[in-house]
Amino acid sequence: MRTQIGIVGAGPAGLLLSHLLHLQGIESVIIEARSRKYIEERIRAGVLEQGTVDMLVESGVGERLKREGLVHHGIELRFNRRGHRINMYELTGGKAITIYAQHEVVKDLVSARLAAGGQIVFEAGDVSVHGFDSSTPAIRFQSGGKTQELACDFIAGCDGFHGVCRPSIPVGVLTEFDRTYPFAWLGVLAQVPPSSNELVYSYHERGFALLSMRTPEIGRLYIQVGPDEDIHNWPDDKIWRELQARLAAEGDWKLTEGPILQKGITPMRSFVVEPMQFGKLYLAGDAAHIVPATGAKGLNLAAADVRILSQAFAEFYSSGKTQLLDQYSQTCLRRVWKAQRFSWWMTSMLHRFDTDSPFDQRRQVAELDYLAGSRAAMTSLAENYVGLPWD
Ligand code: RFL
Ligand code: PHB
Repeated sequence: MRTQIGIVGAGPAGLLLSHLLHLQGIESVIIEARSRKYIEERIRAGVLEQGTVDMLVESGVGERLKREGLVHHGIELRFNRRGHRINMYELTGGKAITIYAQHEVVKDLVSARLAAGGQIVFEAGDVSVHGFDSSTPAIRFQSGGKTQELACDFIAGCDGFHGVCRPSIPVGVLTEFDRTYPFAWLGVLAQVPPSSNELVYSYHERGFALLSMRTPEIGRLYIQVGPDEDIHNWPDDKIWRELQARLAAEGDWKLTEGPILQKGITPMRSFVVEPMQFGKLYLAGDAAHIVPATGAKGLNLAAADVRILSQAFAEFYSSGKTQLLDQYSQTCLRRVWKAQRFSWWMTSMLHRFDTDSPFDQRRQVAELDYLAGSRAAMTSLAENYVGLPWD
C-alpha cells in the first residue's frame, strides 16, 4: 500500500485532516485501532467554537451540524446560589458556540470520507510507525490476519493521548510540559430535557458542577470528584443528590432528574509536547497536547492543528516549499498555549482544591464576582470561549 499522507487515528483530528487534504487533491489513508461502531459511539466533547463550526460548514461536512446543532449565545456562571449570564454573542461581535456531540462530528466525517472513496482501515492491530527520520516513512499494522505496510511521504500522528506516535519519537527530542489536577470529572448522559437553555458552570463549596446538554431531550452533566474516584461508588441517586446541591440556585429554578444512560470518570490534566514534529512525523490534536475539559477546548484545538497541517501539506505538494511544514509546530503552539492558559484559568477559578486556604476560597469568589460585574473581564472570557481568531 502507498499513499501521500499516512494518518494514524480516526478521531476528529485524523478524520478532519484526511477530509481537508482530499479537498486539496492530496491522498491519505487512515489507520484506526478501533471499530467504526466504537468511534461513532464514543461519548466525548460537545462544544464547538465558532471557527470550528465555520470550518466544518465551509468544507462541506456541516449540513447535519447546521440542522441539529444547538447554537448558544451565552453561558451562565453560578456561585453563591446566583446565576450570572455572560452574553458571548454581544461581547464578541456576533460569535457563538454550537452544542453538537463529538461522535456526531466523527460520524459526519467518516461518512464524507467513505462517500469520497477515502480509505479508513478500522480495527488495525499492533500499529507502529517507521522511517520518519528518513525518506521512506511507513506505518505497519495487522489487518485481516496479515501484517501490512503503508508507505507514505509523511505520517500524521492523530492517535490521541495514549497513541503510539508520540512515544515513537526518540528520547531527548521532545520536551513535555505537564500539570495534573487533584480532581477528576464524573460525567453523565441523562435522558432528561436540560434544565437550562444554556450551559451552567457552578462553583460550590462541595465542588464544581456543570450542566450541559447534547440535544433538547438529552442532558450532559458533570461533577468534580476525587482524582482516584471509583465509578462504582456513585449510584445514580448519589450523583443526582450532588448535582442538586451544587447547582442549587435562588428563586424557582429547578434541576429536573431523569434516567442516567451512561456515566464515566475523566481525569483532568494539562499536557503539551514541544516540538509537535520530528522528521516526517507530525503530531496533531490530543497526541500532542491535552487540556482540562473546563474550557471545552480539546476538540477545537485538534481542529485548529489539522487546519494548519493541511495548509502546510498543500503548500508542499503544490510548490515543493517546506516553509509552512517547518513552521507547523511553532504556528500551532501559539494557539495551544493560549488555550492551555484559558483552560487552566477556568479550572483554577471554578474547582475546589483540597489545599485551598480560606484566603484562596475568598479570592476565588472575588474572581467570579469581579468577572460577573466587569465587562472587560467578561469580554476576555467570551473571546476565549468562542475561540480566538485563527491568526
Ligand atoms: P482522539 O479523539 O482521542 O482520537 C484518537 C484516535 O486514535 C485512535 N488510536 C489509534 N489508532 C491506531 N493505532 C493506535 N495505536 C491508536 N491509539 C489510538 C483512537 O482509537 C482514536 O480513534 O484524539 P483527537 O482526534 O486528537 O481529538 C481530540 C478530542 O477527542 C479531545 O480533545 C476532546 O474530546 C476533549 N474534550 C473536549 N474538547 C472540546 O473541544 N470541547 C469539549 O466540550 C470537550 N469536552 C473532552 C470533553 C474530553 C472528554 N473526555 C472523555 C476525555 C469532555 C470529556 C469528558
Ligand atoms: C460537554 O458538554 O461535554 C462539555 C461542555 C463544556 C465543557 C466540557 C464539556 O467545558
